[in-house]
Amino acid sequence: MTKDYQTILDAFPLEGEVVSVDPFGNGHINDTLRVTVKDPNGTEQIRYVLQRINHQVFRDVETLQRNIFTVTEHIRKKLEAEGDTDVDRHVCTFLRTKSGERYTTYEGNYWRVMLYIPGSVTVDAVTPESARSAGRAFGDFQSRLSDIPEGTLGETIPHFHDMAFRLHELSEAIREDRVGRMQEDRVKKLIKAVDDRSDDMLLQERLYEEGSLPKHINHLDTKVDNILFDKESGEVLTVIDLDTVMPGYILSDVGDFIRTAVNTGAEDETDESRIGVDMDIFRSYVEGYMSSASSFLTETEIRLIPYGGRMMTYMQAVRFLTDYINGDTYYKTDYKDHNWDRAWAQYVYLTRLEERAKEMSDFMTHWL
Ligand code: GN1
Ligand code: MG
Repeated sequence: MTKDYQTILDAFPLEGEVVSVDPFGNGHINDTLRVTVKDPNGTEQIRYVLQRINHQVFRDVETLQRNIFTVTEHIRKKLEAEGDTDVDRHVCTFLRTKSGERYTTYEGNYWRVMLYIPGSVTVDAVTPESARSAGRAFGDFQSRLSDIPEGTLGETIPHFHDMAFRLHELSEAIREDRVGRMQEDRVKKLIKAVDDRSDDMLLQERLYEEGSLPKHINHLDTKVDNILFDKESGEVLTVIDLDTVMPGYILSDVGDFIRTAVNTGAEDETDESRIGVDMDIFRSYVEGYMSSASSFLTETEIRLIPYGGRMMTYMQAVRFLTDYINGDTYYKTDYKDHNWDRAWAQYVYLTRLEERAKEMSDFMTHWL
């Protein structure tokens, strides 16, 4: 372990002696590490998760951390009131520093610490049972946050899931063409596919302006690797990665699970034959979600759930493509074409979802 980690961790009231700090998870934005400690009796265990907050992306760390504490404390109270006997495994617990701050700074970077949840895992592939449990968990998550008063949570990334803004960013990237990637025929082809669908993909914004689509507090990053499952039972423990919890459309949260967990391929899949729609997962997830959310969703929202999957997949294709054209400045990448592969894989998956759109919509009639 480096002296730097030791200094950062010293700011927090940790139990046990830190023995190692290792990379953890596969987030595209923040750096995440797990912290192993040794207790006085000699046993070693992972007890904390340390994160370096990407402050290029989250420019207002103060607001970010205030939101996260508000959200986790709110959920904790709800769970306690519901009589949950395992609250520490069902919501993330962030530590304040020894001087009472919600994060610490070290050499120009911002760091935070939360408790590691023992026996938890993230998965790439869900089963129908775990998809059902995930659906219920998101419904409960939205419903538990629904009474946070308006104006309490700040916007941690302005216009985060605003489609018009994302399309504008893409057109700026195209105009600037900073690294010459607009020369590539494949890029032009994908831009054409994006343009062909842009009207349809602005539907939420139109409905909102007409007053027929509400906003709720949402997680806004409910991809499958942001869910912790119990290693033994496969039940959902909690959603993690709360950086983008803020007002938005429910279709963002529903849609991101369809984008990731219902896809038989990976987010950056290069073998197109592996990309497809797992209808069993879709159905189980929707059943789980509706068992909790049917109490607060409008008919329009229910009807639009399959659209939410396409919309989020499209938005992600646009965002990866924009970053590719900009020369990979936003998402962490493992190799030169990584953002391209991600953008294209999202587009291929979108076409698969389009092929199954009717089947998915028909399924929603159970609740209409
Ligand atoms: C980012 O941090 P991570 O990997 O969970 C991104 C999401 C994208 C996702 C794509 C703040 O999430 O919006 O959907 O990658 N987070 C931010 O996998 O931009
Ligand atoms: Mg994440």
